[in-house]
Amino acid sequence: MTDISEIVLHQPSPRLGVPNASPFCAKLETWLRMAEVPHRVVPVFDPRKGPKGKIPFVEIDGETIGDSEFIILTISERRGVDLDDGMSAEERGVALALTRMMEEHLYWVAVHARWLEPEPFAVLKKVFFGRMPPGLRQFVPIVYERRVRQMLQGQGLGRHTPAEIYRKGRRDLQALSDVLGTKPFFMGETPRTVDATAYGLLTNIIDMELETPLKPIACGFPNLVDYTARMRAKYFAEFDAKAA
Ligand SMILES: N[C@@H](CCC(=O)N[C@@H](CS)C(=O)NCC(=O)O)C(=O)O
Repeated sequence: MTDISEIVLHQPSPRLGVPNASPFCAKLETWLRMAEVPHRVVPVFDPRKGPKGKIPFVEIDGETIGDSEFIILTISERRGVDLDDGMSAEERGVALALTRMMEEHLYWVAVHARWLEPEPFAVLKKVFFGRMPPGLRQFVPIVYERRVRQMLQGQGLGRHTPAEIYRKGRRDLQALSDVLGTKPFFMGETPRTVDATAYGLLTNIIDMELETPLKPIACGFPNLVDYTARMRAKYFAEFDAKAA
């Protein structure tokens, strides 16, 4: 274990009533709060500034690292913190499978619901691009929308109809609801790394001040709504006060 003197977290500032409108940034900040790791936030909006062309990214004692998973693994190793300590191999396997389902599948359903549906897109255009100079304000959202469409095509989900995409999303949410059951956290009584991913994504689907077709589907699972509120109250009390 080597210690770390400073962690600088590069991520956008909070918007639309959630800690971060990027599920991966919300995940990482949740994890840092869960692990009680001190860090300094520097607002960044353009993902291209990061080493992987995505947000979040961090600087750890001058070294820049991208990807929330690698960032968490690096900080865990260097600071000797393991939120998954004491979990069995089977539990770790289940937690990673859930994480991958959320990050590599449900996330993309949420991306579709947010960027490729006319009403939420109209809101996001104002919130994210509204302060740009007039020419850019018109142009950048068109380019961004085209890029999101291409990413969804590449990922595969974009080849389905919206009804099919939300059917798949509902099945993911059902699976999450079934695994969570009546437990306070996904793996039981103790919050684990998987809860950072779950909260980061669910708060973006359930709490965000944005009416997407995925929101009512997720809100149809009361245990997921309660879980999101529980995590918010525990780690982001400042947003809880606003929600009350
Ligand atoms: N695997 C990455 C995913 C990060 C990610 O997809 N970030 C999104 C924002 S939620 C992003 O930067 N998208 C911009 C782009 O792909 O151009 C992680 O865990 O950090």
